[in-house]
Amino acid sequence: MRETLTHKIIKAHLIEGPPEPGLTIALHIDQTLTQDATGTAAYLQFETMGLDRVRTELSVSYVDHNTLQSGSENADDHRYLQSVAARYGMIFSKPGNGICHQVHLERFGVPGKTLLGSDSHTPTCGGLGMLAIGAGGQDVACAMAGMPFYMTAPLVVKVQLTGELQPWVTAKDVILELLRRLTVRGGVGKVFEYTGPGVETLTVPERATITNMGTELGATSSIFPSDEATERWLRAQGREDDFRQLKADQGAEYDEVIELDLWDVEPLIALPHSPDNVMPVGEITGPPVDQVCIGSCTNSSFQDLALTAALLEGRHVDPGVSLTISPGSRQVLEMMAERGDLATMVKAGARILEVACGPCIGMGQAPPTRGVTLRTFNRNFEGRTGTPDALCYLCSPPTAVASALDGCVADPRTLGVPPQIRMPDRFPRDDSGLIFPPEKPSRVVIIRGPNIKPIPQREPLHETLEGQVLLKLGDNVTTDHIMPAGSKILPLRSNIPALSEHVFEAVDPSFPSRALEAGGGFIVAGENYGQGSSREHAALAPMYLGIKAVIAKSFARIHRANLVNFGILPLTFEAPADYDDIQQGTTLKMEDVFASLHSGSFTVQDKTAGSAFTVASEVNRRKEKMLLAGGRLNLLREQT
Ligand code: MIC
Ligand code: SF4
Repeated sequence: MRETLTHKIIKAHLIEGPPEPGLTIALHIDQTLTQDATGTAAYLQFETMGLDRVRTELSVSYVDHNTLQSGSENADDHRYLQSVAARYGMIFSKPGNGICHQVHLERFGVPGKTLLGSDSHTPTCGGLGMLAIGAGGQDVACAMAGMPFYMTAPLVVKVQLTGELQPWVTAKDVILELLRRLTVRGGVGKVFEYTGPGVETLTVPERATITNMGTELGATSSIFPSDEATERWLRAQGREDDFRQLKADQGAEYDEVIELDLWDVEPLIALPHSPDNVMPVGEITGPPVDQVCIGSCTNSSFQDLALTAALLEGRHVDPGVSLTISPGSRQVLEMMAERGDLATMVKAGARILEVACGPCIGMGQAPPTRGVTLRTFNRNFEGRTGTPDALCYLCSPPTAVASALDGCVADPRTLGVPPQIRMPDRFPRDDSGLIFPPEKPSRVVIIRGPNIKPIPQREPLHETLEGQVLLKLGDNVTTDHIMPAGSKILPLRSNIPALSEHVFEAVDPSFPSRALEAGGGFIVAGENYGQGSSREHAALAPMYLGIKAVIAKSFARIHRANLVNFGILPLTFEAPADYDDIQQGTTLKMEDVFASLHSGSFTVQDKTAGSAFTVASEVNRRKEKMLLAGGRLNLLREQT
């Protein structure tokens, strides 16, 4: 049978189940990555598994999110992560070494391997021909312990690329075009596999921009073939031995096909507050821009920033604009310094930020009140910038530069002839920001700061569940809504009781106290509940507050898995119209919970209205066991 690239990699790593769309499969994981905002919880859970060493080929612990040290919490977490990495045989990437996805692409990604990361943008390495998937920290901890990763076998979508990009159009515009066509729900349950003659016109970092933001489609992953461009990239990184040519078989069958002539793509921009709210830049006569931010795991490669510097050369940003630039890795920063790009940027009026996620996760650079911010990032959810009423737009680096110079949203085609950026034959390879594990790891002492608290435990599932609907929400609720990030809240990621005081802060600040007073209860939501970030804290903190079940029209993949991992029932309406009849404050009751979970169908009594409706649990036997035990960690504890 002629196979897709996705199926080839799945088959080579398959431990259980036929890879038929919709069925559960178990995959062997070769590599893992974590970042600091999800890493502490992941490693606290890994520690409870009682192993002496990680069982993967390679595991890297990055520090890139919580780098603002306005108290000791983040620095304490960094020290904990460094000591845990040394103790269990992982590589530690120090703060300042780079954004996990960019560094992984440069230094560790290998075509044909599987990568599981506790960050939703892990598919970035799909740009190298890896099957790279984002997951909750607990799933990554289990993979580090050598357990398989369970997932729903995806549908594989062929994205047939033809032609080549016009001047001033970038890889960012390609993925914005797909978001425009497919929306933030269009990729759920799917892997996007790029093929066709257009592929060879794109470099590895350009491919990585596309696979990175495939996450915003809700996709399980995105992948490019491994070809000559991949080989050039790996050779330039001094890693030619990692190269393997990989592509789909000629005539492979796909579940869906999307045709995209690169020549037809134009500069695009995503309007507030969703990455799929896309329109052509040329059609916007935008309001004046207060801030422009260039960077993040989507657009912080050498290619992006060398282009940015070339466009800023001899020009100056508009007096009303604050332009920030954050390089994606130490390698990128070093090259910018050596080539004089940094001097060009500084002369043009840019503010150079640390090599980190920075403004993308609200670690500083919150825009002014009602400010307009244009970012080369991947998410523009309401409030994510740190300013609740800011208007955040997403665009490519050339559009960002054109707008920073103009002071209003501007079309990059107004900048004249685009400069040509030549990719280097050799990248500088200073790996001094990577700390490799010592020879005798068992002697390492793990250092825990006072803010690092044990992961709370949930008791086993009860046979009857009763409580109030504490919150009723609409469609596309993000994990940023559930568990906000930003510089004030992120330092609490290792302290769940303190963190939980901020659950749904921007939606309803009374939620945590109401939930605790009521002894827990239910959340009701619309479609695609929990889209966005992989943060398991969006399940862990609600679990701490006593949330027993979330009843939604549908769930995002990673969040649904996180809910099960922490013993919260993810239930879906059998008749979506029942959603309309439920009010916040209503008391719901479910009896015979064990049998219902086994059969997959629950009757929910609405005690306030005196009516009843049915919901489905759609969990397999493995997840049923986890839910009965009150979460996967309880099961693992029983086993060890
Ligand atoms: C994000 O972009 O939202 C993050 C911060 O990188 C998250 C992870 C987190 O919340 O720690 C993600 O994308 O998974
Ligand atoms: Fe960091 Fe932003 Fe990328 Fe998340 S999306 S990993 S916060 S740069």
